[in-house]
Amino acid sequence: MTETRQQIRIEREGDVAVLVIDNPPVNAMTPDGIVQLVDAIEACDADPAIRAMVMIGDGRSFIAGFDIREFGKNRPAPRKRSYEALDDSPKPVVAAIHGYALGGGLEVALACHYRIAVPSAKLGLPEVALGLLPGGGGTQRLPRLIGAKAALDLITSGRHVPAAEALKLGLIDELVEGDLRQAGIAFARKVAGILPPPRVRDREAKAEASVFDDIRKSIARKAKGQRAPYACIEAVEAAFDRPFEQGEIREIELFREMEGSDESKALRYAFFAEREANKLPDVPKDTPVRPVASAAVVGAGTMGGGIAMCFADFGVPVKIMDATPEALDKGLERVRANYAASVKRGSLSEAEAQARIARITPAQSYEEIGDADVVIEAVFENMALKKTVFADLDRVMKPGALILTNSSALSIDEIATATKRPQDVSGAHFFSPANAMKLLEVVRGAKSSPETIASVMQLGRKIGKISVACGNCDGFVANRSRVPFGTEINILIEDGAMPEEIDRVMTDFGYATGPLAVADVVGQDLSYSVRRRREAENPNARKVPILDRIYEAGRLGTKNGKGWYRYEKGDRTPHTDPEVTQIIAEVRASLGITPRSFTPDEILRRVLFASVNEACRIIDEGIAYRASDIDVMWLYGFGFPRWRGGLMFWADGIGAKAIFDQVSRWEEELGPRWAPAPLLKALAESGTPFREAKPPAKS
Ligand code: T1G
Repeated sequence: MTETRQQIRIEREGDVAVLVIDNPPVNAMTPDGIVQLVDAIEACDADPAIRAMVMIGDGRSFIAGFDIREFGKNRPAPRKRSYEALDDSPKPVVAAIHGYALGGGLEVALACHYRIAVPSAKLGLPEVALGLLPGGGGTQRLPRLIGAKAALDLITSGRHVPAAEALKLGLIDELVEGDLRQAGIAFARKVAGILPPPRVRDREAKAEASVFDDIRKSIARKAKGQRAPYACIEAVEAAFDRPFEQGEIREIELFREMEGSDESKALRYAFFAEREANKLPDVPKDTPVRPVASAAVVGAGTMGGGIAMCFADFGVPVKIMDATPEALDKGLERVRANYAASVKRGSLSEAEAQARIARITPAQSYEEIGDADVVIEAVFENMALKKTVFADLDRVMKPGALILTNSSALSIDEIATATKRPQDVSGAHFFSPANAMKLLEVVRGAKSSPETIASVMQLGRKIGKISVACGNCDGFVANRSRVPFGTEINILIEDGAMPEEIDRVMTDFGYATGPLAVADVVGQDLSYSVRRRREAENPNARKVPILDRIYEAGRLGTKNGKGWYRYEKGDRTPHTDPEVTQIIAEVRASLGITPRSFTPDEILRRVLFASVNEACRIIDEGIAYRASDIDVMWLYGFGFPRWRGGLMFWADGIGAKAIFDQVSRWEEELGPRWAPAPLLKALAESGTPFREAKPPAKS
């Protein structure tokens, strides 16, 4: 029997009892914790010397929710739920919130009679992000407290609400400056005489007309393919068409349905996969990291400007330079235009945009950036050019500066040879557009020090990225695992599929945008130069003549209104283009191909199995620490639908044996590019899931 940890303490403050929740690191509620909380509330109810209670979190937070690890397990129903104990209490309970009150944590606070919070607190019901819905009365109490419209917004978005907004919404009663615990005790004494204490559940549920149709329309695009957002809405609707207890029963029915769903299992997996990516077996958690208070970027192109914005967006002053004043001015103009677009969209205030622009300073020479804590090289993908830049950076950067490259594929080890400090060099691969995409691929060179890697991992988190570390090879992990996906698409088009057909298969699968439309946004010129480099290094690399013909026809993508598709001015809606159809027909004829049709499932499996096979090679070579890191990269770098968990999680839904058998058949039918990776074969034989695949033990 495992020792039951004391997660709830009662601390007497005269006639007020303070219930302290203590389950580090974020006070997630476990089944044991709930039992202890109910016992504590009832003990205080029974104590005549206690007139009121305060509930407060120990450590850095109130309650960050129910323990997500408990889902999917058989949980015996508790004698009494915490919400019931609070509903039954004849004495007022004040929730005193700091840090986070999320999910079940906010639901406990909603069952309390009052809520106060410090200004830095964040409150929310993020269950939808886990493919769930609030399962502790939140869908019934929140609309009664703040109205249906506001409640539906919070529950279907899962967003965290700052305390000031929570006050405006009526979610909390008071903002607390100063000592939260003392404020809680004072508030409890102030309301101790108001009996019976007011319960949120007793408030009338008021719904603005058409609020449910409106929310269904507004979430339709983002919620495509998912059930949880709609289950959230159905549960809130039950707050308005039946008594509270019946509404709770409906909520629990829907919760149980979602808890067992593939969608929720995938989203709960993704939640932990992201956090697992922070754990580097060969970089101890206590590795010292170098703080970054200032940054520099070399290269003011699309990527360099976007990277500079990443620092400015998070308050880090950043200098940016380029080879010529004209290039620098153009880059800064693009940055200002990006911020202006955000202001126009309403996602940024003019004042905040100006504050961010003010943090980005043009530099005319290398000497001007030498004092930065980190410099990121973002020049053209050409090894000779990068080595020249790194030699200059080695000359000017202060000792201990992090010297990073944004290269998407080139060897970190070779770049590092241009410096005398390879230990301070690593890859920091941003994804386009750098200021929007959350993935940061941290590529360690053979000589990158653990401090450098730990520092770059933390730097990514500091500027709002999801950092994932990996080893050095052509394409690293993200792009290397994605290349077969792209190659297979081109071969399918040579063999008979059409671009719009492939994009439709992938958007039906859950991608927000089809891969060919994305390629037009990224730019056909960039991918053309990468292919030429690869062919120079590997003459046997499979050519993609249709894509080459598209570039050679001057079709650069959205940047000049035509790529795989045609685009109207100022509009990114892809339209099929007879010129592309003609190019495809000509190339097929030149290859002697008689086009054939493909089923959607065959298209989907051809592109994704190709990448699963390559991912197995990447793991087998020890370039990725774990399969779930590859999933995190696909979620945040390529927009793989999150409610499918990630490439390898999705593959586990099919199974290594079925994939190995199919890949083996395609090897016979389509050629050696389909040779099964040894790890794929091994997993098929052992029955081990992809997500438990581990790189070979380091010799
Ligand atoms: N359950 C279990 N572990 C959790 C957890 C949770 N709810 N929240 C965090 N952790 C772990 C996390 O895995 C990590 O572990 C460590 O705590 C620090 O987290 C009934 C059904 C609160 C904003 O969805 O969003 O309540 O990696 O690195 O960046 O209706 O954690 O150190 O081993 O993320 O400061 C609803 C989930 C649950 C909130 C803090 N609640 N957590 O972010 O730290 S469902 C949530 C977060 C529910 C009820 C329903 C974040 C955070 P490790 P971290 P952070």
